Amino acid sequence: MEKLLQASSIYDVLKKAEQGERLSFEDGVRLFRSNDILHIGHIANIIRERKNGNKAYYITNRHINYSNICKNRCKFCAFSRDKDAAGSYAMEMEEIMEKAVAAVEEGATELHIVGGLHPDLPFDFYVKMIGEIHECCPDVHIQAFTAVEIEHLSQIAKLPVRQTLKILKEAGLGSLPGGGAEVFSPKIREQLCPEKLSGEGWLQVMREAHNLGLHSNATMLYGHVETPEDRINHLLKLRELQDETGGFMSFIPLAFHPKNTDLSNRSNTTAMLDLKVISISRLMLDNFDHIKAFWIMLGIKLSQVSLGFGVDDIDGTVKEEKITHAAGAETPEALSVHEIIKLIKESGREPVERDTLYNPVKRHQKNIVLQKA
Ligand code: V47
Ligand code: SF4
Repeated sequence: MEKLLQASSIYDVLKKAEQGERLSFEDGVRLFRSNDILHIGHIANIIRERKNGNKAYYITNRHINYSNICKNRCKFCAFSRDKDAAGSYAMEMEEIMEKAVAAVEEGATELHIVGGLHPDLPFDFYVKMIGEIHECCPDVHIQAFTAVEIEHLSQIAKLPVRQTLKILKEAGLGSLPGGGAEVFSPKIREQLCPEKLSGEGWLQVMREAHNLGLHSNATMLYGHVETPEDRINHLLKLRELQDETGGFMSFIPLAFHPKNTDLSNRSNTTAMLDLKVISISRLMLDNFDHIKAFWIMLGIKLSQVSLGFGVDDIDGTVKEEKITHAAGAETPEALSVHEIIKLIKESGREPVERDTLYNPVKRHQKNIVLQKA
């Protein structure tokens, strides 16, 4: 392998990564310009095994997309609707509670709750939603509201972001998901989501959350109009903030799905690009413990393969995801625990059920109803 590796035009960059040296902007761009995916993946796999051994994590969770009404209407989003448009919805509290309780009864340890930026719902609604779920299901981890939603909530509450986060944390918010990051480049944001919180704004909300002891994830939406340089700049901004706060748990590359969006003339991402983004992220983000493949977006088959290219986590049961399916995802709405374990075992990894904070979950036979799905 070493001889083959030496013949690679990116040998110097891969050697640096293997020796634990930090990769630079130029290194990252060179990796993206190379098509030597087997060698990039090989080193990403070495780093992944150094950090997580042979373990492959999954979680029993459920997504609740409480409303698709959104005042931003990003060009890459097929999920959002104007308030009075056909297909718009906002769940009543009762429906949200029913979904939460059913998920917990079926063994979910995490609820992933995100939605659009609703123009009229008051701040109280969000605090009540978190508070009521927490009161009725105190053991479930509530991972809710992207940094973009938090900024919106702080505006409607007329409170600083820190105070907004504090109130939500006191109500029962456990952590923040990584959505809304897209690509931090101001030029790309101007083109695709001009109404959205800026990249610096996203990072600032995460900084405030981490400083309050709320962990979060981070994402990058790729495969639209961004360049390799945009991707590496994005990863370096995340690495910088992680050096400062240590509050990110995992990084999740999100493969763009074009159907029903304003960019519907673009193609879906290819397996080469998907594997490059995954393995290069593993190499660039030396201070992130986990790289997660969101199988809903990546596809089940490639998610399994990604476990040998730097990924150590394939998310979870998910159950009812609306954002990617609105944009034409052909993956199912849920996977059973049984299917997830099979995928992991077949790739030669050891499946470990985790909670949101990556603690292993120990189960008694009776509360694993989701396995039968
Ligand atoms: O913020 C929107 C992206 C995100 C499309 O933190 C699209 O564990 C692809 O962030 N094609 C929401 N992506 C999903 C998300 C997420 C998912 C799973 C786990 C976690 C986590 C976070 O989806 C949005 C946006 O970046 N998105 N439209 C689309 N057409
Ligand atoms: Fe709204 Fe989020 Fe969709 Fe943008 S990606 S339109 S902020 S729901």
